[in-house]
Parts: sequence; C-alpha cells; structure tokens
Amino acid sequence: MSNTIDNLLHEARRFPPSDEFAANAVAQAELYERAAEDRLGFWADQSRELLHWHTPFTRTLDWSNPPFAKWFDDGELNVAYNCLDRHVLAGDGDRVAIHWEGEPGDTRTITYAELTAEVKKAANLLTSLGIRAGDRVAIYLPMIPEAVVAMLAVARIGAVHSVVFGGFSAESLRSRIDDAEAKLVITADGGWRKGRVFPLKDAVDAALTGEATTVEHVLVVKRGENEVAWTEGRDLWWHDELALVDADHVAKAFPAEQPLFILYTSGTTGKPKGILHTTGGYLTQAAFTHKNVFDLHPESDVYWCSADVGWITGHTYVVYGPLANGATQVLYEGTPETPHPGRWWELIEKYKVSIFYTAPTAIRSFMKLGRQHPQRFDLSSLRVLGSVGEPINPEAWMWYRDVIGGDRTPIVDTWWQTETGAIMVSALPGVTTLKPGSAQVPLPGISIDILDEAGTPVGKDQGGLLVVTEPWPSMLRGIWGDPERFTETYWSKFGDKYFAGDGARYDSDGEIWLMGRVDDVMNVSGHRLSTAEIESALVAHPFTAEAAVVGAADETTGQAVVAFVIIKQNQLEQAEALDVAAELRKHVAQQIGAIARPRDIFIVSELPKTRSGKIMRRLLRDVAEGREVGDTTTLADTAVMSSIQAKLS
Ligand code: 6R9
Repeated sequence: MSNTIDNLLHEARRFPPSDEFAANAVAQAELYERAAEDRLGFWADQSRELLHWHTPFTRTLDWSNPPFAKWFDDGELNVAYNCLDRHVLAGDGDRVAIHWEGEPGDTRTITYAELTAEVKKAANLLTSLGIRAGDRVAIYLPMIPEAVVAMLAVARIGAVHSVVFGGFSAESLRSRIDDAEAKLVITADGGWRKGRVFPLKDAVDAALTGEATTVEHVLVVKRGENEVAWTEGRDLWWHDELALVDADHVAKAFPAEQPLFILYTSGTTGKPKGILHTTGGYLTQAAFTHKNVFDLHPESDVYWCSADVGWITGHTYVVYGPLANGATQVLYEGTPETPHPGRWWELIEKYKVSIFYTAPTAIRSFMKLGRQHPQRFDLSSLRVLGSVGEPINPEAWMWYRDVIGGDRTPIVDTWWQTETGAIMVSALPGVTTLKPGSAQVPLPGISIDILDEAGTPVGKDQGGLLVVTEPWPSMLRGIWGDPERFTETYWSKFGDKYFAGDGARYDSDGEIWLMGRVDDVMNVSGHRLSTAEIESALVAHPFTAEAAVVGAADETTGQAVVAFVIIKQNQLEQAEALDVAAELRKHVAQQIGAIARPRDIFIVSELPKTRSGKIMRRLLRDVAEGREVGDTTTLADTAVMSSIQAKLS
C-alpha cells in the first residue's frame, strides 16, 4: 500500500483550465475568498440566491446542541416547488427536464411544465392514500421518470422518502421498510436490465409476506408488462389512481429542518444505517455544488449523471441538484453494455451531453473493453467530466480525459458520502489546476482536515484520517431512530469534528488524496458494503459455522468481496455433495442483493484470530490479494495461516 501511495503522490501531470473555460466558468476564485471571510454569511447568501424561500430565514446555523445541527431553521420552503414550479413560473416550463431513454430504446422527453404537472397529481394521490407530512414512503423503482416523480411528490407534501435500490433483495427491502415504518411502497411491475425484465413487484410481495407490516398500500407503476400477483385492497396501479385525482396542487411551505429522506447505507456493523437528511440546508448545498462543480449553464448544457436513484449520488445529482438548478438531463434505465458496449457513448452523442458524471469502476471496465467503442461516437459535446464513489487512479483519470474527454475536458474528482449529502472535496473546473488521482481541495465554505490518531493535524506529505471540522449545510441530521449510534459513529473519535471513516494524505502542495476506508466498510464498484453484514448473511446459511469477509483489491471494481468460510462438521457431507461456494454466493445475493455476492469463497477449517478472539482480517486480505502473509505473532495459534494457505494452494 505505501508503495502505491508514493507512486500516486509522485504524479506530476498538471492540467490548468483553458483560458476560454476559465473566462466563462460559473465558479470563479473569489468564491473561496468570500467563504473564507465569512463562512456562514457565504452559505446564507448562496441559499438565498439559489433557492426560493416562502418564509425567509434569519438564522443561518444553530450549533448549540452538537452534533445536531440546524440550518436556516426559522425559514420555510418547499423542495418540490424549488425543483419545479418556480422554473415554470420563471418562463422555463418548455425547457426539457428529462430526456429519458429506456433500455430497449423507448424514449420520453419531459419538460419542466410536464414534470410539474405529474408531480402535482402524484402529490394529490399520496394525500388521497392518507400520506401526511412526516410519514415515510418506500420507493423501489427502476430508473424511470416515475422514480423522480415519486420522490418529488413525497417531498412536496412534506413526507419522507426512503429509496431502496432495485437491486436489493426482498429481505433488504423489508428491513428498510420496518426500520422506517413505511406506510406506502411505490414500485413497478418490473424494469429492464441486461435485455430482460427483472421483476420488482415480486420482491415487494415477498418482502410484505409473513409478519404484519406498517405498509397499507403498494402503488405499482406499469413498466415491465410482466405478470404480477395482486393483493386486492392493498395494491393499486399508479396510472389508474393518477387518472382519478385532481391536477391542481398548491405546494405548502415546510420548515427548513423538515425531514426530506432517509437513505440506508452500510456501516461497520451488520445493520444498515438510515441516514437522515432535511430540506433547507440539503437543497442549498445540492444546488450550490451541482452548479459550481459541474460549471452548469442551465440554458445550454445537457447533463448526465449515470448513478441510480437508489444511491445518494442519484438523490443529489440526478434529482435534487439538477432540478433545483433547472438543468436538462439524461436519465437512462439500463446497463452500459446493453444492447452493445457503446450504449453510453451513443447516448452522449444522441443527446449532445455536455456534462457527464460517473464512477471510476465504470471507467475501468470501459478501459478493459477498449477505446474502439467510445471512438465510434461523436463525443465532442462533452465539456466537463466528473468522478465519484472511490479514488480514481491516475491511469483511469488519463484514459477518461483522453478517450472520453478528447484530451480537452476538465475532470472533477468529487469526494463525499451519503452522510455529507453533497460534494465536499473537489476541484472547481474553471479555477483549479487538475492533478490526476487527487480530489484536491475542500469546496468554498467547507472545512476539512487530516488528523493523526491522536487528533493532531498532519502536515504536507503526511497521511491520517479525514475529518470535517465545521458543520456544513447538507450534513446528515442523524441516523433514523438511533441518535446514539449517530454520535458514537461520527462524533466520538475526535469530539466536535466529523470523522468520515476515510484515510487521506496531503501532498507537497497541501492538496488532498483519498486513500480508501479505514474501517470495515468495503467499496465495491463505488458501492458501500459492510464486512459484518455479509458475514452475518453467510452465517445465516445452515452450512456455515463461521465466516470472515474482506475487501480485496480488484482491477475493475476497486475492491471485491472475498469470504473465508468454515463449514459445520455435521454439514460437511451435504456441503461436499454440492458446489458450496456457488450455493453460498447465491445465498448472499438473496439475503442482501447481487452486489454483495462474494467474488471468491474459500472454504477453510480455521480462521486467524487474536487471543481476544478478533478475526485478523489483515492476514486474510494478504491471502486474498496473493501477497506474502504479514506479521502473525499476535495470533492465538500461529499455525492457522499455513493451514489456510495449504488449503488454497
Ligand atoms: C458519494 C458516495 C462514500 C465513500 C467515502 C469514500 C468513497 C466517494 C470518493 C471516494 C475517494 C472519491 N468515495 N467518493 N473515495 N475519492 N472521489 O459515494 O457516497 O456511497 O456513501 O460512499 O465512498 O470511501 O467514504 P457513499
């Protein structure tokens, strides 16, 4: 690892903005000065400039009860009004909000006026189903316009959405529904993925069988046209119900700290955390970052963020940021390689996309496929590229710039988290001289530092733990139903500083390089997975006595899940008759979702443990990455590692 770090930090290539780009850029260098002079005043100005407040706020930040922040808390606004109605009222109703493309090639073009009309009806529908401000609604949909409509309709009436990624299993959906006590689920019959319809409604049905649930209704969007089972009285077709409701809906203002959404993310324990975000501060930073980091000119740009709405990137940079800013964007339902490996590039050519935001794992898989695919298409409309989800290695950065960006476009590497709600560390494309592989600098108004274990700030050329030292507008407001876990997870290590869980280093210019998680959270294809969660899925299988999971370096996905499993003595015979590894991989996919399926499962007879019984994942990672095994002196039984290696070779 330290070798890689040294290589990274010797990266010498530099890319200053072109004169033309710098001159026309939305964000200029004085943003940093304004924010440095008066951080809170800066955020207050941004919020007033970027959003419509029904009741203007007079207080910017209330930090009297840390770590529970309140931003703009005596102000009132409506999130959906900010994303929709006000653009229509300003005369931009005919601007395209969404160029939607289904995987099979069907398309829809939706203007701001049309999207507003849809959301108004959907808001009336939710109200008619008894949903009130503060109630939770689970959304389990493919990447279709109704996902955006559903989120905004929930926000419009002051309710709280919990979007569950469509790739998650029935079990994962159920635990999220239960934790948030959702009253309604919005789903679809099915969605298109890799040339096939995957059934979503079936998973909802499976999730809701068994013990009584809080769910009163299931609204079903027709998309896949696949057959679905129907529970009379509970299940309702979205299109049938929408046809019955009023088209008019006046958006009511809600307090700035009204909850907006809960989004579950993996932590270091088995149970996912429901990260809570509220409205005024979240929307301020979503809009600010989307406009300044991507240099958005809403009248002329076509923006595309490839993230699914089931992740935070989809919340902030598909729904709230772009729509608050009145952007025109592409929304694509399917996978990048269907029906051909150039599908994304075809879409960029077709819609003349000018700003494109994706993840390093996608870039690395395109690198593997070869540049001949993007080269078949005209990508000259692109002018800004973004990266998110994990560190982008300089090779992938250079390929992205050369092959996709025509050796011309700036690339912004954006560091942030579900918890931070919006981008925190990133270049500004018209200001910053870019360095391949580095996220570089905190945004204006954001205070970041790198500390050693004792909490002392490290200097240039040194590494440590990334912290946020001052509250920020889009910060999480807590973990749903678990204030103690919120305090314990993020605010106990360094007191009043937010501990992000990422390792980072300053280079010799004092710029920031992210080094990956320092806890038991893995990052697979930009998705966060917890070792504990997968271990508990594995031990839930009748064959498994014990399991240990590690994240091993993987060329394409960044990290890959590798599991070491001990089979119960009395199950050995049955297990041997089967392909145990295949059986367990299938089991994990059922329990959590296909993204959590281990790449490798090694059946072993023992696991390396310390005398206090802690599994030494470091040693297993050595094995999984094919390295010589490190220091084993703290093991209770030092022979364990040789027995594991003997098994695997
Ligand atoms: C937005 C998002 C958060 C974790 C975060 C870090 C990693 C995200 C990164 C990055 C290096 C970047 N991460 N962006 N690491 N450089 N530009 O991905 O949220 O799913 O909550 O993951 O992802 O490890 O802590 P989330």
